[in-house]
Amino acid sequence: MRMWCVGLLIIGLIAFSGCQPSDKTTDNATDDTQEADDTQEAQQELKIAVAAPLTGGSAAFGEMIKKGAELKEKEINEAGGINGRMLKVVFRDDAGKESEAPLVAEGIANDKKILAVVGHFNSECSLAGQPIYDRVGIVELSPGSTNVKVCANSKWTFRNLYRDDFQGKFIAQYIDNVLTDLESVAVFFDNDAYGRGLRNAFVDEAEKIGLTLVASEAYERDTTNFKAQLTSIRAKKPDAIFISGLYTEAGLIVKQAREAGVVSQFFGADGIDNADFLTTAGSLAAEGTYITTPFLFGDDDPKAQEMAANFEKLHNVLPDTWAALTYDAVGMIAEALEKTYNPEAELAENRSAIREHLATIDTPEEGYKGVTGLTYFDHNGDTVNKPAYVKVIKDGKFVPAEKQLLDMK
Ligand code: ABU
Repeated sequence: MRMWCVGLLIIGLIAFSGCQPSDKTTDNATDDTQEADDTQEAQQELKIAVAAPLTGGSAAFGEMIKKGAELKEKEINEAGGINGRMLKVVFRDDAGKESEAPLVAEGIANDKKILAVVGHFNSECSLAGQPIYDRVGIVELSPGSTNVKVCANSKWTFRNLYRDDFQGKFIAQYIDNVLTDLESVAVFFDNDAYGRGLRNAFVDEAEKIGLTLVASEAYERDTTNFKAQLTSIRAKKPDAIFISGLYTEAGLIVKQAREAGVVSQFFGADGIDNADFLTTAGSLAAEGTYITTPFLFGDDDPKAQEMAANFEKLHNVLPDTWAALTYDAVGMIAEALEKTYNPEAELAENRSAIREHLATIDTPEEGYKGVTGLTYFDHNGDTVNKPAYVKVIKDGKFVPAEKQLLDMK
């Protein structure tokens, strides 16, 4: 019995050791195949990720972002690609949540074929992804995050629109200079990086220029009932209510406010710049609401008009601001790839070359001429030159406000 057991053990050991080289060979073969595949694929297509809220309460932003990226990808590829290689855009869903963004960022960072990231949209997601992108060295170019800190302390993070210190100040000045009947203001703000930062910038300027702040109420994302805060705000009878948050909650606030008999003028920021705001609030309640936006499709801009026509042809819907900014952001990364991509180089080198190229776009002369205007960066990766515009809801639609404020002090 004992001899039988020893015999079995020896046979087992021989079999085990015999398997080792073969397993190793298999592993190596897998690695080699993988490397070969990488090289092959690198020759055929250049992959970038778009990280955005494709589900959840910000999904309508994500939908436009995705469509904008798809149009640019299609146009680039139909024109022959990037130095003959096809551009491949892959989409990653952060659900607009700070808790999801690091998982998305890790997935992108560890994907050996992804060369750069367009995203995230929500400031909290860009901020949550930033240390991960910094760690591996991959560009994060946001077409929507406006919190002041998004590009600070990171050489890998860029954005192609203004920051909230500018936007908050702009809104206060617009109310003061254009909507001159409005003297007292209440603020409703989403208790996230975007909502708080924008609220602070607005309040700082409002106090400086003499608007009277009568109330400031925070709410958490995905709140659906605002009646308690509205009761408190209604008692203060503000001339205006500034909502520093996103379209879903803002739509409900406006709807419930009008139902509660609140007659104040509503003003929102770019977080409300989506058609779903109108659907949620209802056209009647939303009528007359002002918002800020980083971009307007002007009738006199042939480039933007052409993009809008091509977008509508592809998607059967008109593009919005976020589609246009994403279209430009993908274009900027594609241009960087065109100028820097080296199929012989390591992934890290190619990722880094994109960053180095973007960092050189630091003057109007070097600026990227997109449909949303000229984009160039300061030493942080912030875009400092792009203006804010104002839209108003008229006859159930967002239209450019009659008065713009393009020379803010
Ligand atoms: N700036 C639009 C709202 C998205 C964000 O910055 O969080």
